[in-house]
Formats: sequence, structure tokens, C-alpha cells
Amino acid sequence: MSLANLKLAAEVRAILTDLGVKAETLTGGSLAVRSPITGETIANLHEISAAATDEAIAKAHAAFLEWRMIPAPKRGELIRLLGEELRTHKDALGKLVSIEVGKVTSEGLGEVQEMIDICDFAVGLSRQLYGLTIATERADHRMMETWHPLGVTGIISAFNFPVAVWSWNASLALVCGNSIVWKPSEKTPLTAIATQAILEKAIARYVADGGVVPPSLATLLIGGRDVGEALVDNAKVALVSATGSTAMGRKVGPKVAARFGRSILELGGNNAAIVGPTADLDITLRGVAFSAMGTAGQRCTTLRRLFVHDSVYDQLVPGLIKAYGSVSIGSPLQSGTLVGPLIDKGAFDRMQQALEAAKAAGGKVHGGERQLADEAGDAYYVRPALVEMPEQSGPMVDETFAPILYVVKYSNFDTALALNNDVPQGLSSSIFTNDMREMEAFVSDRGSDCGIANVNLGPSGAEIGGAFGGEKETGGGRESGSDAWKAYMRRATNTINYGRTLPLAQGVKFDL
Ligand code: UN1
Repeated sequence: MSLANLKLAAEVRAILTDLGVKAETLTGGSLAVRSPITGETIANLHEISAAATDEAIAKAHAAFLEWRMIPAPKRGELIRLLGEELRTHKDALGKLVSIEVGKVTSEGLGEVQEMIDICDFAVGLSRQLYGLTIATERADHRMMETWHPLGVTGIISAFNFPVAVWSWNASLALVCGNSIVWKPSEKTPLTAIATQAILEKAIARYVADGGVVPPSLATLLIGGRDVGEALVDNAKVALVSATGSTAMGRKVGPKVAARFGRSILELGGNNAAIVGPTADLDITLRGVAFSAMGTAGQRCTTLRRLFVHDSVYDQLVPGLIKAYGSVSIGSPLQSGTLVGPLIDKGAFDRMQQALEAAKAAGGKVHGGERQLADEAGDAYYVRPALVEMPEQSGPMVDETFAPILYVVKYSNFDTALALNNDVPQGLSSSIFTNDMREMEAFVSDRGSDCGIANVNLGPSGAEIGGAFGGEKETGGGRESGSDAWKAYMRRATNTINYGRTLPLAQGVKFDL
């Protein structure tokens, strides 16, 4: 079907009203929401003010004081129901992700699956918020570590994973006994409204089953930058978990730190892969293609830099250029499409600027041209670009949120490893090799300096079970699996004397 014939606004209305969202929510407001598939406006939402944000946070804090008293496994039951509701509404929410972000169908559904997975994880976690028992130096004493709910958790999410990243934070925060306040990207508020409606269904079932949920346990704030700022500055928000650009993190991090709040920052990535002489080139080609072109290059984990050993360069790179030339680009709703649109004109302009800068730095550009402009003038489809670079320089050391893969030839493994690390960002990385020494060196202390380091797969598409995040300008935060939950709780060390004397630590005497 041609892009012009899609009835996206009507589809969006149908999906949201089916989820219980009132029709008037979607019209008459100041925030115009567009679909990158056609560029058309699909809703006009009402925005909340900064003053109303502070009121909402005060209510969220009151909710926290009650929710923290509910036993953790019972809090987990709410997340179990959320996972069930997400399963029920997976197709609808996945489609909305496709319409609002431009993800191809399987990636839209994959995003919802990621939400379901983290709910399952968080349900198990609700019985595993373990603390240690620690050996003490004093007789008849016991020392232990306990974990307690922290407070209001503020979630600032980006357009590219508009709901999965919320779910990583929300499911953990709620299980940990916190209330949540969510400021989604202004580019993707509809998926947030849908998700909130799905959460409200879970809450209604929980309450019908006899559970207690304080009002304002989970608040959605649709608004602009002033709303985000109010959230960041409000001392009642104990933890701000923010996903977005490094420029955003540079503002948010110091502001939260200045009031001694906590933050989890998940910022830019400039992810690389190394292809060694022994690499399985079939797996490499597939792994590179998915992680560099998938999601139209708009994942934090997208592969942006590729270092190819000179002995396999001529076997791999022509095949990649061919894949770039033939990959199917178009409506993400159409089956068979692998690359959907960029989010907006700004993303397209930044991509073109980066390609010009790459040419100026001696790069040979394959692809990168605009597509389908005659069908939809306000939508920005591009052929992904592969750029052969003489060395790592120019725009290659910056993150451009678009499908550009810079390729550099290398001859020495240590040089490639140094290049992998020689950028300001440190999110994800990978190596394709069957050489055990290269593989182990890459994941060792002297290897990749990123939060994610993979072997024989690309840097994108992580599962929820591991901690997600990265170093340096990526911000240092960790979300999702492993022990990332600890950032959502406060830790106390308790020492208990069950004896009849008072021995002091370090042998100190204080005899009255
Ligand atoms: C992001 O791009 O912000 O690892 C998150 C991945 C996804 C999450 C990406 N599971 O690519």
C-alpha cells in the first residue's frame, strides 16, 4: 500500500480508545504528535505545566510512603499482572510503537516483548531483594545489610525505545517499593499513554483481587522541557533515571547531584565492532547488517564503527555494500521491510551533515540518499550509508543517530582494540573472531572499555537479564537485569548486639 493511503490517525485513535483512553485526550492540545511513517500529525495532546508537575510529584511522594509498606512479593504481583496485560495487548502496543517511532513490525513487537521479559524478571526479583549477613569482629553481634524502598523514581525516556526503557525502570522501581513519575519524549507520548492505560488495567485487576494501590503510584506527565526540568529539580524525586543524549545528561546529572539526588544516566553510544582474520564472515555480515541498519540506526546500541582486518576486508566489505544497496526500505507496517523511516527532518539533516563531514575527511560514501520523498514529503526515509574511512577521524568519533556505518581497515589487533576505546562514549562493543586469544583479550581488563562487550554478535539487541548501560560519556548508569535493582533502593547496614556486654569495634575502650 502506498504511504499516502495509510490511515494512521484513525488507527491510532482506534488502538488507544480500545485501551480505554478517552477520545478527547487525543485532540485540542498544544503538543502535535506525528508519525514518521508519513509525517502526518496523528494527535494533539494537552500538556501539563511545571507547577502541576510539582503537585503531581508531591502526590507521588505520598503514594511512595504507602506503597513501601506493602510486602515486596505483593508488589511483585502488580508487575505480574502488568506482564499479563502486556501479553494481551502486545499486538496493539507493538503496532503503536511502529506508527509512532517507525519501527518495523517485528521490532515494534520485540519492544513489547522486552517489556514482558522485564516484568517476569521483576516478579522473581520481588522475592530476591537480598542483603548480606556479614561477619562481625564482636562476640554476640550480628551485622547485616538490608535494602529499603528509596522514594519517588523519575523516569525520562527517549523516543527510540519509548516504552521498553520505561518498563525496565518502572517494573524494578515498583517492585522495590518506589512510586514512579514518567516524562516520555515529546516525540513519542502516545505509546506512553497506551502503556499507562495498560498499567491502569493491571492496577484495576490488582485492586479487584483485594490489593491496595495508593493513588498516584504511577504518574504520566505529558509535557515539554519545563516538565522534565521540574522533575529533575524536585528534591522529592529521589532517583532520576534519564535516557537520551549526552548533552541532556550533562544538564541532568549535575542538577540532580547538586541536590544530592541519585541518577541513572543512559546516554550516547558510539559502538564499534572488530572483525578479526578468523571471523565467521557469514555471521559477521548478518550481525553487522542487523546492528548497523536495524531500527534505521536509531538504537543507543547501534553499530556505528567497524574495524575490519586487512586479510578479510575484501571478502566482507563488498558483501556489506551489496546488502546496503539492496536492503528493503519503506513503510515499517509492510511485511518484508527491514529499514523504516528516521524519526524526523532533524535526524535526516544531521545524517547528511555527518556524511558531508565524512567525505571531507576522505571517506568514500555508499548509500545515504533520501528515499520515498515523492510519496511522503514530510517523512524521512534513507538508504543506510556505509562509509569507507581512511582512519578513525571526523564525524566518526561523534554519535550521529542515523544509519551510518564507518568502516576502517586495520592490520594489528591491539590497534583495533585501541580504536574501539578511543571515543568519548562507552556503551556497547563487539568482536567477530574465532581466535580464543582475541576473544578473551577483548572481554578482559585490557579489552573493550564499554558496559557491553559481545563476541560473535553485534553490539545491539541486548536481553533484559544483564545490566544495561555504559561508561564514560554514556553516563555510567545500569538498568534492567543483574543487580541493577540496587540503584532503586537504599542500603542500610545494621549491627545487632544480642549479648550482655558492649564490646566496641576496633578494640576501643570507653569504661565509665
Ligand atoms: C536503547 O537504544 O536505548 O540492546 C535501548 C538493545 C535494546 C535496548 C536498546 N535491548 O539494543
